[in-house]
Amino acid sequence: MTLRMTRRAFCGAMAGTAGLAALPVRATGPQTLTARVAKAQIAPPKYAPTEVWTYDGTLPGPLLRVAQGGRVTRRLVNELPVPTSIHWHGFRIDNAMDGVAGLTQEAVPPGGAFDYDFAVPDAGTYWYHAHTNSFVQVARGLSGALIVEEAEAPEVDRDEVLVLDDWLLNPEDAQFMQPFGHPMSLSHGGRLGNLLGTNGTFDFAREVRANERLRLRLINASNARIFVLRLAGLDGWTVALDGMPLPAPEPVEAELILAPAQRIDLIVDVTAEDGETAALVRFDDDDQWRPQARFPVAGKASATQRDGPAALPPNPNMAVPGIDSARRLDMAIQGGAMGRMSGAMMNGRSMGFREMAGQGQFWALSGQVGITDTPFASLERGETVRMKLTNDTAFAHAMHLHGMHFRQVADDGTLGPMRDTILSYPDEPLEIAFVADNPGKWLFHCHMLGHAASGMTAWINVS
Ligand SMILES: [Cu+2]
Repeated sequence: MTLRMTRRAFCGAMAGTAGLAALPVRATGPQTLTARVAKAQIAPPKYAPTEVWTYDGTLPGPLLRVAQGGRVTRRLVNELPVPTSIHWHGFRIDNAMDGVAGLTQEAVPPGGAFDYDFAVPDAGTYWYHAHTNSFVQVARGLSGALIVEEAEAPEVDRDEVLVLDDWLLNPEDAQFMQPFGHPMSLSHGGRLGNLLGTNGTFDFAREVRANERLRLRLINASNARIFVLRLAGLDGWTVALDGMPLPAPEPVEAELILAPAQRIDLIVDVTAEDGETAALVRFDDDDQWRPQARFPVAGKASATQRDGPAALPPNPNMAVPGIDSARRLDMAIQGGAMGRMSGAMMNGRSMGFREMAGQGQFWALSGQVGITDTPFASLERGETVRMKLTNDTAFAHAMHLHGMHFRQVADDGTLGPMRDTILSYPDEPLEIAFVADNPGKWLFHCHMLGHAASGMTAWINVS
């Protein structure tokens, strides 16, 4: 986006130079995303800026927008002191572009580069983030929004992308608390922050007008925080989850739960009056509701509220046919503090929980700790799969499948909304179904990133 803007500005400047000798045509290089260290004022002004890891120096990374059916083409340039890679979260993508270091590509070394180039079949709200040592790199700031625009966008007055995050900062100097993988957070709920914010600041605000209609694209980029959200001074409808349109808009009547990596697209009307402040509010650890994003109202967009919004146009291939004859898989989510797991297989041998913990590993999926040489399942391309998830731990987990979206299968066999990340609660088994229509090696892991790094990662093969 930055480059495109620059080019437009450049062309504008050229208009005033008519009559001068034509300049030589400059070859356009690839559009880049440069991973590098920067500083960002995420904490209140009395604190020093925080040293963060960024794409192109901004937190979150540049907002990328592309038309549905188009391509995303970006060269990752690594100016960090460590290897990195980019995962394009929620995309039904070519496996070679999925960005998982050690599975779909080698991590890009410091000073190196990697060309990402992939088609985007689905419109919606997606995001991109580091997928090398994610629990450190995403916590340090390596993420951004990627919006795929519908050919016919819904009628709204404005479209706002809200990247929700939390940061665990040292209150003394506003720098990230280390280590990123403290055994206490790894084995419990993951790395939870002490400063919550939106779009890289603790106090995000955007001025709106009364009766204005907004599309809010919520993205949870945090390492482990499950956001519990409500609308204040806003009437809203959920129109998409994890990028995928709902068949009909659903009025927001209760709390919205946004687990790590999940997205919710809302269409909201500002019902607060001129001079008031509407807000997206969150339920905090101290049982208080606080603004996650503020919308001060100045002026009136129209005298009355509009009718409810229409559904978004569906994306292709959203059906999950054949669930009655689907192949069945069982995955047990195991381990952690206060869990029941006595041990698991790690690096090809059976290990007790204490020994695992001694190596910084606390979790397992169906008895396996972390990535193995052989996949959790080998699927035939095109087959429909039902996978039961049983959460034998004391914590909730945001389970994410790469490369394909799934639907939850209710007890009566009906299918829920299409998603790429689902929150699994302790002792509440759930079942998901998907068509294994995308060939490649796909991760299935917890998006509480510290959990993924300490055992809760598996992969499936589709061929
Ligand atoms: Cu987890």
